[in-house]
Amino acid sequence: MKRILSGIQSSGTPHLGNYLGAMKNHIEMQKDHECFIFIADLHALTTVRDPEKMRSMIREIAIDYLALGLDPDKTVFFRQSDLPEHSELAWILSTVTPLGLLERAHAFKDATAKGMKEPSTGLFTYPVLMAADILLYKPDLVPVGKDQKQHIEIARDIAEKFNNTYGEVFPLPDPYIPDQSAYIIGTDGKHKMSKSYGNVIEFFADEKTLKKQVMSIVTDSTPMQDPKDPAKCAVYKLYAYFATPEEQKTLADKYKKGGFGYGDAKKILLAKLLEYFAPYRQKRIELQSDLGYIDTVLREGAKKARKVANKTMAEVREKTGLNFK
Ligand code: AQP
Repeated sequence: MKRILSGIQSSGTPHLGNYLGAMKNHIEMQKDHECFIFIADLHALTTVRDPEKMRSMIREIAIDYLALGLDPDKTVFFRQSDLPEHSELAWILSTVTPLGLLERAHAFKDATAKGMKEPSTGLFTYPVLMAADILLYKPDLVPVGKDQKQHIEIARDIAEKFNNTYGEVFPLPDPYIPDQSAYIIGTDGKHKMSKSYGNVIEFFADEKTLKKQVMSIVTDSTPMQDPKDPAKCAVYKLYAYFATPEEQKTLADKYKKGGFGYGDAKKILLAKLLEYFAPYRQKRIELQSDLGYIDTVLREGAKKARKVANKTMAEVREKTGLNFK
């Protein structure tokens, strides 16, 4: 059975980009993979600076995953900061990582291009911590959205650097990026759906917020009575992820026929999202009333993760001479 490893930051409410690009795949892969999924709270520290907010966001994202169907008996589900091994390996890897590798990383360039004032060193070295997150567990595959592809390539480069310097420890992980959900466009129709662009649809938001976000999807100015091309419409594209082939055809026919406005299409999308996520919303409410259970799941997950992480760190210490005999 192949091993997968992936994570999500506890930096805000998850959106359809996170769900379609990552969370949905993680949950589906539980049936035929050995899964490790973690909450990347150390990464979230680069943007979240309020301890109360941090604590609550960690629990919230855990609840989201469990509500969506993550099964802690099948998946090792844990919190990154519960394992100091992540930070320890990140430091060791940073000592073999060429500076130029990080200077080429898109995420850092994007964050500064978006106007982030005084980006931190942590944001710059983020790909090294991410390499440690991955390599500690020696996964075969890392299922992520397309935006993370470069970070996986950096992790592979860092693994090779380490192996070439000290001898083979890390197998090179492959990204797993299914085409159909690799890159979800935001409600602005321009950029990747992303918290920092504020162009998100938060599927667990209250109905009023969800409606506002769906209604804000940017469409072109084709008049209501004219035929429209569903393939060029962000509303239709999002609908297609959740609708059956028959439902997709029915909506596509309405677009092509004309006399049907984008506002009507948005209402259909909203109804579909509410219907699709209804059972998960219900489960979410149940989980919220038992925070003790959430904490236990994460604590037990950390115990299981530590067994694997400790084994890798023992090899790393042996190879680097950071152990006494
Ligand atoms: N728009 C997207 N399309 C496909 N996949 C996406 N992912 C995120 N946005 C899209 C995938 O979600 C997983 C979790 O990523 P994260 O925790 O690093 O979240 P993020 O990428 O930081 O989310 P944002 O909203 O994009 O945050 P900001 O704005 O802070 O950068 C990853 O597998 C990612 O590929």
